Formats: sequence, structure tokens, C-alpha cells
Amino acid sequence: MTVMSQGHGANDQRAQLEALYAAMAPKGLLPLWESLHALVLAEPQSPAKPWRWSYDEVRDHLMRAGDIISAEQAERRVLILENPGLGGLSAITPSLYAGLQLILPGEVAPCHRHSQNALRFVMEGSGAFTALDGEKAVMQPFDLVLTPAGQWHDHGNQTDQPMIWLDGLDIPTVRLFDASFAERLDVAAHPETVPAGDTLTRYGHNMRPLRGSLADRRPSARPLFHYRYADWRPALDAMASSAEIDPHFGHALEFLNPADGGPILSTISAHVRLLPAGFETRTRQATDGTVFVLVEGEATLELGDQEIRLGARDMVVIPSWVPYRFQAHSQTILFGYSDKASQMKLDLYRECNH
Ligand code: GTQ
Repeated sequence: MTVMSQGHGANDQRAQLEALYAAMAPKGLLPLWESLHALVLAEPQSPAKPWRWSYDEVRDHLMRAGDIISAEQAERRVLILENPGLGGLSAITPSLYAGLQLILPGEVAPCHRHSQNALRFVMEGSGAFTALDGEKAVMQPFDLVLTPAGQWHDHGNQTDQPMIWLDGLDIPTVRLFDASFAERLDVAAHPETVPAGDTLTRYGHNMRPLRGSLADRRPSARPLFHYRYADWRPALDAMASSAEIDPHFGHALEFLNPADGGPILSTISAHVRLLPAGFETRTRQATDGTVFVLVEGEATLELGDQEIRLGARDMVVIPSWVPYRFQAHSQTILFGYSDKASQMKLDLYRECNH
């Protein structure tokens, strides 16, 4: 906003203000009245752009990287999906990061831990693992695996196929708070602590170890870290065959933390949707900019004034508050993650279902 008044006085005031600003600037002082309406917006105007990444294109570049640099050398061999509206920030939305990670047969991505929360959504390959505090989660396509903040994790592939997954992290959120700590373990792979799948057995069936029993060894606030496609996909099918369909979401299920019924990570929420062939969602908008993977099917996403065509494994980001709707050309399965978990904690989340 510019301060206005009439006639000759305006030039005079402007000149005085400019002189004031020039004198203040070296002292770290700025006039709020010049920027108030750009700082306190009437509604979200995300600098992030709606954007689609074709899986096949990203994969080609990632495989080329695989020819040039090892997972061990890179620490994490990942192509960052950077939003073109957030250049230089390694961010897909202002609060979230996304990347595609490749682990080739025989490789290990060495063990480290950090303040950032991470999720992995498997795109391709079968039988490679993420180990969390020394417990392997053996991964299949479209499994969701978590590495919550502060827990040691390494990735390995003892199969004969490459494995590729989508990494979703809260890197920009942690950067906002200047709260990043990270360290490497002095060995590449954490020593095995319990058999693969142990936690899924104990926490993955709407049960938990009896308190105080020997079996109770995971951090109690967030024990479960593996959500299998083999479990969530049939659940969506069962819903689709019986339940009424939600006009904005289709058939949708949110992944939850069994310890408290809340979101999977302290900063990140994730869900899956099934849209029957021919189904068109009604338009909605929400403050949680969301990253989607189209798991199966073919769909058109109407996003603001754009139309984006999505095929299997394509990834797309819907920035905060941009109105969107999906049209499913064949039965479509979507995976999505967002910062809704953070926004709910901060009392910021809003949605509008049209
Ligand atoms: O696998 O731990 O894409 O630390 C970015 C940072 C993956 C990981 C990323 C990470 C990781």
C-alpha cells in the first residue's frame, strides 16, 4: 500500500517518507504500512505453483544418477522435486519437501538420524528395506514407511531390482524453526535389533503389547512405522463396495498413529483415496498444500485455471487454497500427504468444500 494524499502535498510526503526509509534501512527498520496487506493476507496466496512430475521422466534422470554416483557416496541418492515457485528452497510446498530416492541392488544408504520427520511411499521394486533403530521394514510397491524424527534409519537393497520411493519430509518446517540436528552412525547399517516386521506384528492389528510386558520396546508415542499396501488397498475396495461415497473425497482413509488416533507424524498427515471410474469430485480448497501420487488409474485434475492429466505413478502438488477437483477416467487410487498435522496443532487449518 502506498500512502496517498492530494496535490502538491503528496510529492512532499512521498519525498519525506523515502528519506525516512533510507535513513531507517541500515538500522534494520521498515515501515509496516508499505507492506501490511502483503504480510497479512485476506486469504492464502501460495508462492508454490501447481505442478506435475511425470514418473517416467523423473525415473530416467534418477537412473542416470544411479550410473554416476553410489548411494553410499551420495548418502541419499535422491532427486528433489522442487516447486518452480519456490526456487532454491528444495521445497515442494512452503512447509514440505519431496524427492525420489533410488537404491540399487547391493547398495546401502548409510545410517543417520535427524530432527526431520520422513515418510517413504514405494513407487517401484520389491523387497528392499528401511531399517528403523535396527528393525527392517521390508517394502512392497505402494507401502508407506515412516522414519519419525530422531530415529536411526538406513536403507538397503539385497534384491536384484532397483527400488525407488517417494520421500516426503518436513525439511522446510524444521528450517523455519531453525531446529535441525543430524548425525551419522559410525557404521553404515545399524546392527539388527529385532526381526524384520516385529513392530507390525505387535502394533499393526489394532492391538499393542500389554503395557509393562517385554514386547513393549518401540517409542510409545509413535510405535508403528509400516503401513502396507496389502492392508490399505483392500480396505479401500471394501469401502467402495459398500459405503456411500463422499462427494469431495471419494472413498478416503487416513493413515493414523495407533497410539493416539492422530496423524502419522507430528508434522505430516497422509491418506489414500479411491475414485470409481467416471467419478468427478466436487471442488474443494484447503490450507494444507498437498502432494499426491496417482497409484493406479487415470485422472484429470482441475487445479485453479489448469487442467493436469495424471497417469500411473505421476506426482502432483496442489498448493494451499487453490480450488481443485479430480475427474477419474478409470478407477483411480491416490496417495496424498500434507502438513495438515502441523496446521491442526497451530490452529491454522481451514478447508472449504464447495
Ligand atoms: O532417506 O533419510 O530425501 O535424510 C532427504 C533427506 C531422504 C533419508 C531425503 C533424508 C532422507
